[in-house]
Amino acid sequence: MNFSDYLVYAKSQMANLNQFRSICIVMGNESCDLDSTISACVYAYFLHTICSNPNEILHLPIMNTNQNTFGLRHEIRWFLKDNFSNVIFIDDINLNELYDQKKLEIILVDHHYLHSKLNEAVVEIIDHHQIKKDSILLKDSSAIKIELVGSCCTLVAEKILASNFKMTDEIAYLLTGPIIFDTVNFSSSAGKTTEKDEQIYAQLQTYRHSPIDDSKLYEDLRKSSCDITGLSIQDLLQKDVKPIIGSNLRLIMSSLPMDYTVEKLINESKNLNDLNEFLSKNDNADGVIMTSVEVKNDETKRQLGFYIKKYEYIQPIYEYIQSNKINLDLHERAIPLNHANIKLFDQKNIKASRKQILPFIEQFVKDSTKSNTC
Ligand SMILES: [Mn+2]
Repeated sequence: MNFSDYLVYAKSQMANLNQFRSICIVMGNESCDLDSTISACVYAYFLHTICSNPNEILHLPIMNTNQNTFGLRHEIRWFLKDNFSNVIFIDDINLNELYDQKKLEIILVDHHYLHSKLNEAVVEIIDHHQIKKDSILLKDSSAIKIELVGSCCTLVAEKILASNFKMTDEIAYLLTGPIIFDTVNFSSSAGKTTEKDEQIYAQLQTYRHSPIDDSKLYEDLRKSSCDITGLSIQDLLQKDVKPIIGSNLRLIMSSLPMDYTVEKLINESKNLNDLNEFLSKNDNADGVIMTSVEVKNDETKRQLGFYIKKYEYIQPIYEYIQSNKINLDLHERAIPLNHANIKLFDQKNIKASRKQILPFIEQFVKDSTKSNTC
């Protein structure tokens, strides 16, 4: 069964879940970016292919987002082509029910923690994010692969290459896309590439027969991710989000599409309606922290901004993100909107992407819970 046939098969089995003894889902993080999507789909396909009893165990890739948000990801649509419409979303499956029936196993790719009891069903982790304290319940250390490489697909590829799975041109190509995209085509100024990303990339190359120019692949991915045709301000904010939930404070971290700066978004938000509506659509969050990255002639520029509704948190967040603790080297910029709860900064520490900033914001949200409950 090839990859496309597998996705069609997996989706068709959604109506037959009762027939399986065990449902093993492979799930990426909530941003559901190219890396998470391909890691989940390819790893689930790999597990299905090497599974000795596929009539009893069903492996399913699950997109950790909804269909509307996924539809905003033009680069995934471009990369997956016809397969784009054959993915399964988290709302399509009742994970709690499967968990209660003791049929659920979860493999996390591109993250290592779930904010629910489902964390107890995790049987394997492949991730490239810094480990959060006390987040891993999984006892079997051989089932945990966490390394801070450029792309989770590097680690998925490493696992597959070390198995007896017969690597194909198609799978090598699929794994190559996110590696190239996440490392900004191995750009040194972006600082994302590790030796392992390069090694695995070179190994994948040996399985590829079709003459594909990877600089072109990168440019095509980049072009489609920058393509914001038809996207509203709210869509731009929604395209790549990660919620940070505390008991007193709920924030959203939103990475804007490549080359669309925070400054531009603030300039185009003539009033606060779009931001407010975006927050209410995201479970009535209290604020959004926005990040953007612009790459021109191998020069990377980053911006960070925030809009916070809860007044008591504006000053603490304003001070926290500028503190030495995070070391973002922020330089505040003037904005046309005269509101104390919106801020814009140039971020001179260009090595810090959302992946690095997120744990600090999570810590802030956690600490704000403690200080309010004491
Ligand atoms: Mn990733």
